[in-house]
Amino acid sequence: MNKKKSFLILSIILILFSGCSDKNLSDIYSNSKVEIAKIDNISYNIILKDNEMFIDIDKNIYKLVEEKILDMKIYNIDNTQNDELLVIGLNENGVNIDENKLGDDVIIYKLKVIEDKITATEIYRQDFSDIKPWMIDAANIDGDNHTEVFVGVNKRTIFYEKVRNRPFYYSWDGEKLYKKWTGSFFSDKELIDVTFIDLLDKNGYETAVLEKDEEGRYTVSLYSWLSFGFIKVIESDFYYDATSIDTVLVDDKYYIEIKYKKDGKAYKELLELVN
Ligand SMILES: [Ca+2]
Ligand SMILES: [Ca+2]
Repeated sequence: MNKKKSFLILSIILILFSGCSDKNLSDIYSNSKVEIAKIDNISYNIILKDNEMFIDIDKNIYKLVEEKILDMKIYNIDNTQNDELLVIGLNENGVNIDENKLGDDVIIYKLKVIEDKITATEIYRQDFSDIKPWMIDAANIDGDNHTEVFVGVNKRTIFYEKVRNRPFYYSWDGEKLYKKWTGSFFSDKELIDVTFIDLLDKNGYETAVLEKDEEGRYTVSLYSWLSFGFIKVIESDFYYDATSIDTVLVDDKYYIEIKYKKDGKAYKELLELVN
């Protein structure tokens, strides 16, 4: 085989390989949400980018589900070997009064390897569009056998007329979600973001809540589940222009990380919420 021919074949093979990937690696990770999923003891990055879900397999990016997605969480909801993918589908017809996008269905997918391919198989779907879901997360807040799924919703309640962000908790019984605590609010401040962390010496995870008061000041509060509702454990100092909170692992210890802006610059800070 002459050199030219082998180069041509090599080029074709390279094109075929790069053609397997659904998206460019460098732009998939900018302005996206990334979570790690364990599937058959291997970790993969699961990426939500522009309302589409992808999986990174050895730096090749493949589309994971056809559905348009508003928010997602990877969590092992049933303590089986593999993580599950929890999502809120995008409601393409709706926005809230602040022009934020809203969701419709809550969907749970099993992640499995089938014939050497990683697939997301739908095991649960429920229409939540009338309560306008906008975020999803999961944790076990009381340490029993059922994982709680948190859905941030945007609605009024029977007792409170104002349409605002409200925290709804469901429990997963292996087949469906049932209501655990569909609260009106944590406090009179605006609910911005939620993350879960196990900080206290008791069963279950605490809920860390990013809230905004009427003067535009942000705080992070830690709420602990107590049989029928939540009690507030501690509240952070004020922050301005905060955007989100996350649970991060630093030197074998979990922290709440707050992201905020100051003088046009973006900052991250780890919070010490319990002494
Ligand atoms: Ca599982
Ligand atoms: Ca539970």
